[in-house]
Amino acid sequence: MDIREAALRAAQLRETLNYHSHKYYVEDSPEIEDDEYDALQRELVLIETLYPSLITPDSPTQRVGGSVEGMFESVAHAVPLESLQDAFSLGEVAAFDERIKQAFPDAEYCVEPKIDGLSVALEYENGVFVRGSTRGDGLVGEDVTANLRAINSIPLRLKKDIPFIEVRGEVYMPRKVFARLVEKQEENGEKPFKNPRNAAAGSLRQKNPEITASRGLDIFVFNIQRSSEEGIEGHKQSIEYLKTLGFKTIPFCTKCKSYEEVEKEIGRIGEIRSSLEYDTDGAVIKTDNFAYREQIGSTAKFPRWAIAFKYPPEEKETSVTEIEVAVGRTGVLTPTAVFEPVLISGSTVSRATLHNQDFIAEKDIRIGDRVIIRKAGEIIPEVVKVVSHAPGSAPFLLPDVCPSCGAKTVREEEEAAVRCVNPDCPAQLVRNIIHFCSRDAMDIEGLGENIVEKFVSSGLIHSFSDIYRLTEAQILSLEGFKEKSSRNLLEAIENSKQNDLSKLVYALGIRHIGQKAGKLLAESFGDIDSLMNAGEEELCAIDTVGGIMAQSVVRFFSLEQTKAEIDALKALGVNMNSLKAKKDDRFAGMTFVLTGALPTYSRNEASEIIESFGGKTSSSVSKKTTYVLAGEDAGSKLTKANELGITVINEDEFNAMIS
Ligand code: 0OX
Repeated sequence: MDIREAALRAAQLRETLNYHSHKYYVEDSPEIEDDEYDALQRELVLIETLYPSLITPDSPTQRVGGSVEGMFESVAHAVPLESLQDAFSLGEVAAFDERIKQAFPDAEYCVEPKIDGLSVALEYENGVFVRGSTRGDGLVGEDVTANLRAINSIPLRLKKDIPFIEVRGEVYMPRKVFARLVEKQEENGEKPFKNPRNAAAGSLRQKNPEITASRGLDIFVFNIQRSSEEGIEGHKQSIEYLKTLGFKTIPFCTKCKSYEEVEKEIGRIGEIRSSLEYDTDGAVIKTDNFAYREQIGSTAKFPRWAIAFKYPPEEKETSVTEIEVAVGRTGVLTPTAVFEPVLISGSTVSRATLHNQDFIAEKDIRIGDRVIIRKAGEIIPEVVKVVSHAPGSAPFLLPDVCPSCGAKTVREEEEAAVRCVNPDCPAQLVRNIIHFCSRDAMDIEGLGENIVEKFVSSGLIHSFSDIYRLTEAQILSLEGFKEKSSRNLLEAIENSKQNDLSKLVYALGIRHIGQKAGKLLAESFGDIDSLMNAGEEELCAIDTVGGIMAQSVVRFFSLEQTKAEIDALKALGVNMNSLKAKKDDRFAGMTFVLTGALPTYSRNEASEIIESFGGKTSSSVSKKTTYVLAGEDAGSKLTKANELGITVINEDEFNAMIS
């Protein structure tokens, strides 16, 4: 494959990848499987590795890269990113309508949800994303281009190569992503983000775009700030146009001819907003006609042609009956307020996490208090404030001994969490065993939360390996087990021995090692011994494994207790190998055809190398062939490859790919 062929193939791959990325991230209707997409992406990475001069800034391989040193650069906005005047009642919206109609009796509006995220500006030159910035104070923001590139729904190249366009949109964190992030932060004893908006802002102002990429941010685009193109006359038309350029645009943007329709639309958004996948804090009412907007103008702060109706958050008052303190898998003590059940935003709630000691102290929440509850992001119940303290109450302090084992708790400097550091704490053991048996880990059906608690409290399970030592008689000795259920459990335990190493690595509950990292480590090292012997540097060499993760893995495997437990699991027959062990999977999803005599490799040797990198070989050339590896005297296969436009490589190029 010479550079010309490589350039052609790279362009083809970019176009295909951009098409499917848009289908997946913008339209939410993927047409191909994830692994097919990954294979195409890997092929492009390979070409760009062979010919770095072919890398373009809009290549889908260039989403994440280059950390920011020092401060973010300032960006003066050519067109200010104005904020919106708020209306807290429909009366204020009606007054807004009257003002507009006085000047323009035939004015029409668009009503759309107000996304609760943070505003950004995106600039494109000749269809390529060149700069992205935060709103800042509306006049000057910060250059966060590298981080915005890591948001998959932001196109790096538009569908039309127009000379210039700057658009405005709202970056947000979907509620489910936020809930998962908070759970992880609490598990790790970190201070959790308060709401999806703070989480989105924190994730966008990262020095390391890899972190932004991992945070699952998304965007809705809702405005053309400036453009080289003319002829767009109104808001609704501009949204349709932005869609044709490839942007993910603001949903539910509805044109309304009368104030009655505006009010109906505000009501409709109000009804559906709790079921949306993202937070909204209002509805925006905008004059549709751009010529009218121009004449209506702006105040120093706001456009006069738009207004934001703010929905009141649903809040309820109730009494705290108890503050429960649970000990998590990593020993973190998490307090939960239990209160008289109340109905909010469509469901009854009776518990809310109080996060940590700082949160409790800041709000001074005590047992017996009357408190206001609401749902953060319409999903997670939270205590907003205390209305009145219970008579004779005292400030609530997390216990200085573990509620499970009685060992002294500690609060490390700069950590929000109070922890039990006793490695033999039964509460931690229960949580660890539950995690070990969970579906994504060793997947032992029948060992759910209640059963695990029984096994631990009866002294039958002290460690992971004890699970594999359970006998039928022991299981039957527990209340609730009959012959059939105990046999089923033993079978599930036995089956779990064959799991791939990736499941075991995740199941061990190593701090900072989630499911994805477990898979990565297992596939990279192939077996548990290689992983146990790996040093920090070796671990960090793996793509997406950072210093904190590497340190945690090394620390975990250096513990005598861990070593003994791994030996025991091994002796009990638990699989310690990656079933998919490969050198790496750079050829996954790719098919090679070998033809002619290669200078150094035999056919078999070349096939083995391809397979060891996750690729396949085939004896005939077809449209599905990724590469033809051709040696001397290559015959009809080479001719066919040329006819079909399949990339042909020689042994030197092959060696460069595997080096
Ligand atoms: C939002 C949102 C924010 C355009 C000119 C003035 C305000 N958060 O969803 N801002 C605007 O409009 C800008 N629209 C929105 N939908």
